[in-house]
Amino acid sequence: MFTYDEIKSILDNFSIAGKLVSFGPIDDGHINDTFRVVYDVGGKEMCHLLQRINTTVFKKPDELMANVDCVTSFLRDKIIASGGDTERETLYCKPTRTGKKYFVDEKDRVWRLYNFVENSYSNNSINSPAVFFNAGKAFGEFQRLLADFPIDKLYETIPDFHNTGKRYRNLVNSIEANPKGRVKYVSEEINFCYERRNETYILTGKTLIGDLPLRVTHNDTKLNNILFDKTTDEPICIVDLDTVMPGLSLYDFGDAIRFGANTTTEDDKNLNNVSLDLGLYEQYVRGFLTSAGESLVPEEVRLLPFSAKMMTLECGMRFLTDYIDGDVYFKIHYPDHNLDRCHTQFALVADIERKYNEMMEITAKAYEEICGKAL
Ligand code: GN1
Ligand code: MG
Repeated sequence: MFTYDEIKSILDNFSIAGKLVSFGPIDDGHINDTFRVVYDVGGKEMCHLLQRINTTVFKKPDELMANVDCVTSFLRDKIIASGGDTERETLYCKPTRTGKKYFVDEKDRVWRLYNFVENSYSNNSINSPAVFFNAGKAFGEFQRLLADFPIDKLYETIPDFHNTGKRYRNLVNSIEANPKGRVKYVSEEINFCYERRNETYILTGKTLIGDLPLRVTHNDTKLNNILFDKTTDEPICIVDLDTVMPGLSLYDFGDAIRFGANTTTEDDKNLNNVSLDLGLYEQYVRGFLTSAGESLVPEEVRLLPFSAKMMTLECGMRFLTDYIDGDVYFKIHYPDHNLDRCHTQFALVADIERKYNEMMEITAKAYEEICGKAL
C-alpha cells in the first residue's frame, strides 16, 4: 500500500548512510505497519526495520517512544556490561536527522526506524519443545534484566491494558451500544464471559492489596515476538516493545501460554484443533522459572496457571468486543475473522479449565526442582 517513493521520502528524514535499494512488508502484527528496508552502503547491503506506529491504538506516541527508548537503553547498558552484542540482543531506535526518536510525516503518521537483527527468525508455531523452553527462558530473562529498572520512569501508554475486569466492562459497554447489530449472533460467547466475570478482577485486586508486585512487563509475549538465531536456534532478542509498561509478570507469562501452548493458530476455524499442550506448558514454566524464578514471589508462581486462563479469556473478550464494535481495532483478513479468533480463545480457556489441576502440579514440581522451594 506504500510506494517506493513514499517509503523513500519517509526514510530521507532519518540519519542513515547509503541508498535505498528495496523494501518489503513484514506482515506479522495486528497493529503496526512494518517494513524491512534494504540500503546499499558502498556496495554492502544494510537492513533496517521501518515501522509506522498505529496512533489509533497508541494515542501517545511520544510516551510510547520514551518507554521504548528508556527500556532499550537500559538493556543496552546491561548487554555491554556482560560483553554482549548490542546490534543483535536488543532493538534500538535510529534517530531522525533532527535527532528525534521518531518522525511525523505531513499526514501526521508516526514512523520509527529500528536496527534489523540479521541472521534471525521468529516462530509462529512450535516445531520442537525446546523452542518453547527457550521462549520461556527469553521472556524470563527480559524480566530479570529489568528487575531493577526504575519503574516510575515508565508511562502507562495504554491504561488498563491487561486489566481483565475493565476489558469485561468494555465488552458489556459494547453489547449495550451494539453499533452493528451483531449482538444477536453472539449470545453464547457473551454468556461464556458472563459465567467467568468474577474471575476477571482477581489479578488487579491482588495487586491493589499488595500481594502481587508491579514490574516492567512486555505485555505482548507472543512467541513471534522473540527473535531466534538462525545458526544456533538460541533466542537472541525480544521485539515489539510498544506495550512495555508497568504491569504484572503474570501478564507476560499468561499471554505467552495463550499463544504458544495452544496446539493450533489463533484463528483456526476448526475448534477440534484447539487445546492446551501440557508438555509445552511444562517447557515454558521451566524455561521461565530458570531465568526469572528467583526474582518472583511465591504468589506469582502460584498464579501462573490462572494467568494463562485469564490472558486467554481477556484476549477472547477483546476479539469479541471488536467484532461487536465492527472490527475497528484489530486488523482482520476476512469478515468474522475476529469471531473466529474469539472462538479459539474461548475453546482454549475451556481446555485450560479441564487441565487446571495438572497445570498446578507441573508448576509446583518445576518450582521445587528449579528454585528449591515448595509452593
Ligand atoms: C495485538 O499487533 P500484535 O499482534 O503484536 C495486540 C495484543 C494481542 C494480539 C493478539 C497493542 O498484538 O494485545 O494479544 O494482537 N496488541 C495491542 O494477537 O493491542
Ligand atoms: Mg504487539
